[in-house]
Amino acid sequence: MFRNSRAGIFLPVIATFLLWVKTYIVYLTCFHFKPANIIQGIILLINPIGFLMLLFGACLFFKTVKSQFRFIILSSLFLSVILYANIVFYRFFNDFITIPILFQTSNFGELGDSVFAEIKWWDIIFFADTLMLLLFSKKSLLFESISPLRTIIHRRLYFSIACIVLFLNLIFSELVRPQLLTRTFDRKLLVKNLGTYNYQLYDLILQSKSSAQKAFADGTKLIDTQNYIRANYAPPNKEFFGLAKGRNLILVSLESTQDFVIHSKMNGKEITPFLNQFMKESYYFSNLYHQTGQGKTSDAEFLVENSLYPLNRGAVFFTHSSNTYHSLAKSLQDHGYYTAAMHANNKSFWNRNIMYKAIGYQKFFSSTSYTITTDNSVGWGLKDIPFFEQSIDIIKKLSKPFYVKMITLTNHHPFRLNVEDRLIEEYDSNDSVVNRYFTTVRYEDEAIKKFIQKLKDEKLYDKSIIVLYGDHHGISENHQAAMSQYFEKEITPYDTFNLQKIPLIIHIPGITDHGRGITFSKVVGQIDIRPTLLHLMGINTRNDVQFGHDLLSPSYKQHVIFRDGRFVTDQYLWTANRCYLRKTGTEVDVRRCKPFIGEESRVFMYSDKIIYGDLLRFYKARK
Ligand code: GP9
Ligand code: MN
Repeated sequence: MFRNSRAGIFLPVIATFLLWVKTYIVYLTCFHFKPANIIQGIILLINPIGFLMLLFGACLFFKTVKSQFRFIILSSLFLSVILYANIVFYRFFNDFITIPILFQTSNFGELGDSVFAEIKWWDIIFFADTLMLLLFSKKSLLFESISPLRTIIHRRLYFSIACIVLFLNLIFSELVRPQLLTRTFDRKLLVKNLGTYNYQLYDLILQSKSSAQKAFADGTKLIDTQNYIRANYAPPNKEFFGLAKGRNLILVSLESTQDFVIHSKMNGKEITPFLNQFMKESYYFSNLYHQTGQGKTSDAEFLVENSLYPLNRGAVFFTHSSNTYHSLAKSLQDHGYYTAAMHANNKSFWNRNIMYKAIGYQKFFSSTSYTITTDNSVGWGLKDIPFFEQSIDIIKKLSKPFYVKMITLTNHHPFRLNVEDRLIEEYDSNDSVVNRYFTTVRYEDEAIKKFIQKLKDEKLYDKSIIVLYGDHHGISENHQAAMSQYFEKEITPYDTFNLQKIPLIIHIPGITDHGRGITFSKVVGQIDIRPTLLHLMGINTRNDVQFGHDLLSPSYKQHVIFRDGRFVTDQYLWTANRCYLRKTGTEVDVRRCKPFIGEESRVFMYSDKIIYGDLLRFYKARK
């Protein structure tokens, strides 16, 4: 039936066109993608084209129409199966397939039925284009033989167009969502921007990379790390150990909350009036630095839960979500706690729905557990006040003692707030982002005030330990001018470094209140939160694989390292290859910082090895 001639670019063009149209219809009707603006609309429209053209274009190197058709039909079938699998998965999970999910075979039993129920007979329509290609192949006599020269010209033209479309797609995506690939945000964002096929390829690359590193790891690799950790162990302070034993732990991640807003005023008004009072009744760490990388909120969660460093690129929540971890949640669960995470955002953001299983939360209350309307949302979603209000109703029903980790959202870039929620006026610089930041922080402060009151009303307050921490900076270095205006001084690298301070407030009713609060000014990091809390809760961490140290320990060494190698000690601060006196900001000879340089690479080497090799799966507690 096939003539021994090439079909030319006509065949891959037709195949691309059919699958492109189908994919776009699926985007709109099955994944319910709604582009928010013209650029997003263009990205959504074009994102399948580059990949499809390149893949189907491979048929141009086949010698006969028969083999070209065979390749095209098999590829089309393969991609249609991937697309359809995602459609079915999406119907049930509202999410996209990742390769680690395919390996989570233990879930298949329970999920099998539910997923099967999502398959409809009329889904055959999703294979219509492949069927058309099949029918078409029977009519392939229509194709004329094309001269080799024309073939080469067509081929070059074809691949140039494919590359241009792919390139435009990436450029537009980078404009709309900077660092899309390195930060690997939400899967929905990845699919919306990269397209479903490029996304699947990207996921495959991530997976093979981490699988290779994991495959070559063995238990002996953990021994030197354990020795290092043991040698640097900071034993708990007897005065504080067990002060919050048996209490519920309520841990709140404060979105983009920097420490500079604490005890500060903007146009004469306090920015955090409630927190300013609350910390007097708490243990407050005034020199605590965030240590997050590109994974931002999720990196902060990772640091707090595991006391391991996040990775220097990408979000460990995405890249190593199938690892074994010995988290705060798991330790508490071993001591009889019910553990849950609460965050009114899409569950797959930062891959939380997958990573939270590895961390060991027994339940994740995500956006679907909350009533979210246009009236109670702003910016990224549910406003903090209704978030806490609705969360209380969930929390009071949890079995006790419990550990809940809550993540606020309103104080997120670009810091939008409805007029009625503005408790202070905006700042008056030329930078609207900085101007709004103060108002959203003020709103967040109000939300916490109301939350604490609710805990009291529900009689949960006295039996709990309440911990608040800022996740990372909110105002980046791109806003230096407005920040100089606010601080009435030029912002130097030393100041930028210190703007990475975030608040940490540990409130233990009956212990830290009634004038017994303490402000600690030692230099500490987010990595230290896990051991500190476990010791306060009377749980020993002597055998744990963790890089942080109990902040309340008398042998705590003040040396905080940032993921990019900057560091700060009690005396010195190292940034932009310059050494400063920490307290005054006076620049000093780099030799003063030299003795500390290098420690960070050793620590990162140990910490990264654990993550890349998934070494905690070999962990055995040493007596
Ligand atoms: C989204 C929230 C914000 O769920 O955690 O993430 P961020 O952009 O701050 O990392
Ligand atoms: Mn954040």
